Amino acid sequence: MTLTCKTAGESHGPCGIALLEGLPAGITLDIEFINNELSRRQGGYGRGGRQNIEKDEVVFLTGVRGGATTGAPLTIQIVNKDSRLDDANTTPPIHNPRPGHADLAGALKWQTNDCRNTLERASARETAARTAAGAVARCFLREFNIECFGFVRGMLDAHAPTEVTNENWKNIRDARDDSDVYCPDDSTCKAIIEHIRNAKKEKNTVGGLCEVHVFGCPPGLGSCVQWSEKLDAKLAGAVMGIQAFKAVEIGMGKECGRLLGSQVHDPIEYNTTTTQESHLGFTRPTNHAGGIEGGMTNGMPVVIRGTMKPIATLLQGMDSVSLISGEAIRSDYERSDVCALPAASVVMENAVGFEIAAAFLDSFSGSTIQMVHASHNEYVQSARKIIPS
Ligand code: EPS
Repeated sequence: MTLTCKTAGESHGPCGIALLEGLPAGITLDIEFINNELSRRQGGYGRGGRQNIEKDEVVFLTGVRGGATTGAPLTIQIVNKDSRLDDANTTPPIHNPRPGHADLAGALKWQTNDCRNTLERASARETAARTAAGAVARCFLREFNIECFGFVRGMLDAHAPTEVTNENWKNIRDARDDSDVYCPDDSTCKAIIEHIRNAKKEKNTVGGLCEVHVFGCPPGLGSCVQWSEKLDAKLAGAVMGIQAFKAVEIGMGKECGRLLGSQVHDPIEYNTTTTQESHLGFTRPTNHAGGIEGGMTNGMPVVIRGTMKPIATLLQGMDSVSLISGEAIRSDYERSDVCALPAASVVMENAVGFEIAAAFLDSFSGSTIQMVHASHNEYVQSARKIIPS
């Protein structure tokens, strides 16, 4: 069964929900890890007042018994403390759509001059449920020593020069965790904080660039046989589905268009003494492909970047039109964040983890975690023999 996730919930409704189907039975859920991902998602310099109200934690409503998955549909609930959807005083109708937000497109789609229903569902509050779903999927990936690591790469003119490798990523993760903006490079971190401070002073907002690395994927996740099965296509869809993301790159990404083939493609080497299971002996001196060739993992780390636009709710407002009178007016302001880029890097890390888990289960299926292990082990044993010795 394909691993799927749907979310539900309004920003100021009673809760957010994620419904996952297709997880095998017997995955031990690390609640501390999952809640820690939720708490990281709530943090980061630049957040607004809402995060002082909420304390996101998972409640498993279905599909979990004794701390492990049962194989049944798994439902996650995250309770909203700031629940007031039906209070017209505190959640009034919105008639002056914010450029860049879903407000206007939603008003036109649902044929209403009140943007409230649209913004409640379009809100990035939804990413709490998605993060929890991804963190659950990562409990599964950890069974196979597959780890995801995401961070903030940069913003405006500030760009971390950090090189992330199989060997150093855990140290870089420590540096990220010490940073207020989830960026492992100290001077970039300071520059980012300055940019956020300035944006706030100017009643403006700011976005930036997040990056995720996945270590330990076996080769062959995803497929080249159908466009819709390509792992890079699925990852791109998952990342573009995060609120405010406008671009995705895999590996060298758009740089490929500026270089020749010999500068872009990663040479193939074979070394039977390599201890890394994911390589199966095939190593690459570079990883411009970002670990994916032909829509399939090739044993190198998966590397994916996403660009987040500045948040659409500006304290200074933007030129807009009243949906009551048709007259030019400044857009509405709702309490919001100046910058949610650090939070977005956590969402992306977990959204990517979810897609990797889904691709893994497409390759190695089983009703129980033991059956998935058996299928994976068998693959690794036989894949090592493709070059006859
Ligand atoms: C958001 C507006 C703000 C953000 C929210 C996303 O919510 P509020 O209007 O309640 O202050 O805080 O993000 C979250 C609540 C969250 O948990 O990430 C928006 O319009 O997208």
